[in-house]
Amino acid sequence: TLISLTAMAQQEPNYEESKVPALVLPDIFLSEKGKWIRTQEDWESIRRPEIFRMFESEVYGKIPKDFDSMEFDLAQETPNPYPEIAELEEVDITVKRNGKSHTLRINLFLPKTGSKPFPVILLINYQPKYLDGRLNQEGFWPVKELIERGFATASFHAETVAPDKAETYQNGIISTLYPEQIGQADGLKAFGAWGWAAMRAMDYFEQHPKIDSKKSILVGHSRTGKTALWTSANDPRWTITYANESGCGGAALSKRKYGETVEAINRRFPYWFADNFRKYNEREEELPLDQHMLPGLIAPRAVYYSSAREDRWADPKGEYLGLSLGSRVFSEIYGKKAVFEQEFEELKGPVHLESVGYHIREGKHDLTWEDWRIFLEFVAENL
Ligand code: GTR
Repeated sequence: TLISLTAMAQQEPNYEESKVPALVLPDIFLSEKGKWIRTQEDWESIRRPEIFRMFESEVYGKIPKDFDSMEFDLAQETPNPYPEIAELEEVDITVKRNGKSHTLRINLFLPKTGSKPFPVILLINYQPKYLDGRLNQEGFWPVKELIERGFATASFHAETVAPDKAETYQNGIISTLYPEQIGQADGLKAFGAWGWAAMRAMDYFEQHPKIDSKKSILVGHSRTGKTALWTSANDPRWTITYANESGCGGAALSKRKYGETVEAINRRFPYWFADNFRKYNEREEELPLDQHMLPGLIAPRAVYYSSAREDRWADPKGEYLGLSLGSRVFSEIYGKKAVFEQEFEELKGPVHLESVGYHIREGKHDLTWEDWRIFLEFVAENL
């Protein structure tokens, strides 16, 4: 019957290390013309642009950078949950292009005391339960703890620029501002749209007298962790990028085919990535890149990953390997002390190196206060 055929087509996820194929990864430092890249100049003029274009065309799709105008308006709709310690700015950012406009909302908390200008942390939010205007989110977005530590912190909801659904994802900036991207195999998709919104938030931070945008941290969990990495590869203004449990299409190596695969993610979320990414469904070995190259696009700006032991779907080992292999750009090109010396199986605690860091905690797929607390130790050393 049709149902059992469909079930057969969907492979069971692999959770056995013995069934992971032998890893054959394209070399970060071998250019398309066969040149070995050893210097910062060759990295920045030859190899980084090649790798960027591959990710753009084969994995994520374009993030258009052009528009005609942008305007910031302050709203006052939501009660400030922390009036004692923070100011709340509800910022409507209106962007116009070709006679059309789109408005997105950023919620920004600024400490009431402490030394200005403040470093800023932006979280790309996507969880449906947070779309209702509630701003205090235990653990997931620990506003109070961040304010108390002297950070400004902001968030926007992904669905206000591109809905997180296959049927409707274009009903935001894609159809309004960038309709020519529709139908292109490397065109703008949901991740690109969410990343575009993070860039507009940065535009706001840059002109804000109380914010030190040169100390800026972009944070995403899971699907928005994938987004955060691609955003920072596109936008050099982010100082530290933190992807929590970003898994397949984020931190984790696709060619391991452990947990979520390229086929599984493209089947369930065909609107996240460029259409080209589907060419690699069940053909990961044909990918001309892998996710270990992604941190290299962000280097020398800091990159931080974290995993959770029970989050096998996101392949914690593949996330660690991706960063430890990618950290070669930090150490060999930029001279940072960024060599991961431990095997994944040997890890005892967090590994916080120069500009790259990783931790794995017990428990399930979630962004928790424990993740933030350990990450903030890395921030203290790297901001
Ligand atoms: C899952 C998806 C993952 C991850 C996760 C999330 O359903 O398979 O790639 O993005 O959602 O965003 O929480």
